[in-house]
Amino acid sequence: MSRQFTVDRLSPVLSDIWDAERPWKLDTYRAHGGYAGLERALTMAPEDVIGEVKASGLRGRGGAGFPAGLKWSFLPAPDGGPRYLVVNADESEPGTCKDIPLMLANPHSLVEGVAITSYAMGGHHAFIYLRGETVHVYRRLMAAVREAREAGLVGKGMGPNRDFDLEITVHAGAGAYICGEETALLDSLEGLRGQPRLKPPFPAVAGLYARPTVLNNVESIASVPGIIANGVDWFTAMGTEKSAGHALFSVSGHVQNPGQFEAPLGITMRELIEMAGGVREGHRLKFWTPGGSSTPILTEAELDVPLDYESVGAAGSMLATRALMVFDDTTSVVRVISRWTDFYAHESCGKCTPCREGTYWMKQVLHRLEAGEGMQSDIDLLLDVAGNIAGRSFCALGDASAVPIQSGIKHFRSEFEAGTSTPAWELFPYEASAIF
Ligand code: L3W
Ligand code: SF4
Repeated sequence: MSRQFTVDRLSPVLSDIWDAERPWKLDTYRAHGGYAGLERALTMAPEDVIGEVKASGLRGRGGAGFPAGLKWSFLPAPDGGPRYLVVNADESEPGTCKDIPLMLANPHSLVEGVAITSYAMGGHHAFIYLRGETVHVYRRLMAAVREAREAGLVGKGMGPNRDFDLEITVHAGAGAYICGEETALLDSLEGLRGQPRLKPPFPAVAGLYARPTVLNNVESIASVPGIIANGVDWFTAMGTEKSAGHALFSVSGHVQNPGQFEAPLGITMRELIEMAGGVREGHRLKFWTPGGSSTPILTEAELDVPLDYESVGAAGSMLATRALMVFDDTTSVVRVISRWTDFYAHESCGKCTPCREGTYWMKQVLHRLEAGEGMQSDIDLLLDVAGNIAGRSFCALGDASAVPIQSGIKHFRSEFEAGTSTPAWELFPYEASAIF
């Protein structure tokens, strides 16, 4: 993917300073109006801040699209004990690549969002749980938190009455996809092996160290300062009625100029592909994902579906993380789904049988279909195993592993059938599909 960010100038909010000189510095952020949201929030009653975020309709940008303000309002009444904000910065869904550029280019939008959210929920210690491999992001976040602390924007004695304290800890995980699942993340943060917990209780009631905890994705929290600084009407003027606001759309794969595009929810894939310079010259779109490998694939028929939670759901998929991977006619569906299944099998945490065993067996079957050595019964076998994982797993990772197989066979069954006689690399040579 291109390192140059391609930003739609229609409504850049999170990405508005990405092209500025050293956009990660506090001075740059402030010169562009940064920390105005925090300044305003600290003059408001905490419950009014929650009220504004609720009224904005901001939905979680990490995958599920759960309303952020509603989640905050699930916290029980204060009992004198600690309550925590935890930011899920463990971005690892295949194709998802928005939070890392956001934190690299504009870490202060996240720090400001953390401060506002902590104030609203009455939390005095916030954690940002980051993928361990992204050392450069870790350093940048640490530097941003230090800058904010030195400027008195976070730390002890915040606000006009100097009576609000906030500590921010940036924590690097050890690089496991399952630690993006909120309760596995909490176990990992507590120093345990990262495996999902039974829900309920939800983190809002018993989260980090069994205390009330708000857990939100990076982009969700980074969207909060804009809402508080500019107002609810400004936010709801963008997007659709039930999917309000702006979001980052990550277009990758077989397009001329892959990159991050910030736009209102409800933009279409056709418009985004156009903004990305179109599909590779001389080729046609074959399929695409709306939200990474865990969301059912879509084809040309869905190019005009508005990319909002409801419309993508009605089209049979999920908006999730807006990881828009584009695959052209040189792509072997079997090979792509085989690689994704390798990923799920590798990342399965092993806690429950359907996912631990099922992903392993789906991987074996896909490998022989990819090699042209499949059996006639393999397609039914794959669908049977996938059907026994979906809805029977302990967490969403298991369900997700079934999705590409089910939707791949639905749209491109003949390619799986060809895997009983012809290797995928003969039908679709690697050189033709190379994108880098
Ligand atoms: C209190 C209730 N809280 C729900 C909270 C819950 C969570 C949020 C959403 O999975 C999806 C998944 C992936 N009282 C509550 C409550 N909550 N009911 O609301 O919960 P849920 O269970 O709908 O979703 P989830 O477990 O957070 C997220 C999909 O996103 N995904 C995304 C992957 C993204 C990455 C990444 O790299 N960023 O891994 C892709 O498809 O499959 O379906 O906070 O506690 N009654
Ligand atoms: Fe672990 Fe997979 Fe079960 Fe989730 S579904 S708990 S990742 S084994």
